[in-house]
Amino acid sequence: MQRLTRRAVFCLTLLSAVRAGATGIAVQVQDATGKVLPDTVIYVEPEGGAPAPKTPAGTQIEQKGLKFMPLVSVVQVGATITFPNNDKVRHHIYSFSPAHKFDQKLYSGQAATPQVFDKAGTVVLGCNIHDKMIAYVKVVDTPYFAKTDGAGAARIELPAAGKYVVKAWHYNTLGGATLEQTLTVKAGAELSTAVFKLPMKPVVVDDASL
Ligand SMILES: [Cu+2]
Repeated sequence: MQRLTRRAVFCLTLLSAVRAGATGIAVQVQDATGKVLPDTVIYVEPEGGAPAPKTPAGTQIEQKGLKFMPLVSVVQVGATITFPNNDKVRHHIYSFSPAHKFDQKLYSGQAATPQVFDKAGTVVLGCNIHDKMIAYVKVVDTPYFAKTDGAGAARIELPAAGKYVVKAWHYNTLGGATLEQTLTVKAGAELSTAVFKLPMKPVVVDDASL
């Protein structure tokens, strides 16, 4: 009984989260064993490759506590990212990724040059001084994207009904796979839903923490 009640509450929560008249998708992402996957990038392209509006919004990737925050960012092609260093030490950040190579030598505070991400792809950031610092930027050629939350869920509003290709990317999938599904999205009423199960690499135990 309690189980049923909990399920009912969960469904009601989901329903109340869907605005009346919204057109879009609701996605749930899990690994192969059913564990929810936060920090998965979900992006949506109209089927047939109709050109998407270019409205790249900038963002920032902060450095704090010898970490990049957030770990995963998603931006549209053409977006500018700034790199405020809020640590007391200097960082030297770089990327060797073909989608955007750069090298920002040692700096403090706001001194890093903002970077424009003008090619779709995956960009991995590191720091020359602190080997454990890592961050991922997924650059997508669409304004319709989101990142899954702590419950592995994401919602994306879309401009119109139609067929869309929904893609899911996580930095830790086996072979870097991006999975996709085609969804027919209806206008208003309720969000179209998709569930992704991503094949993940085994978790690596960090020797230094033993
Ligand atoms: Cu550093």
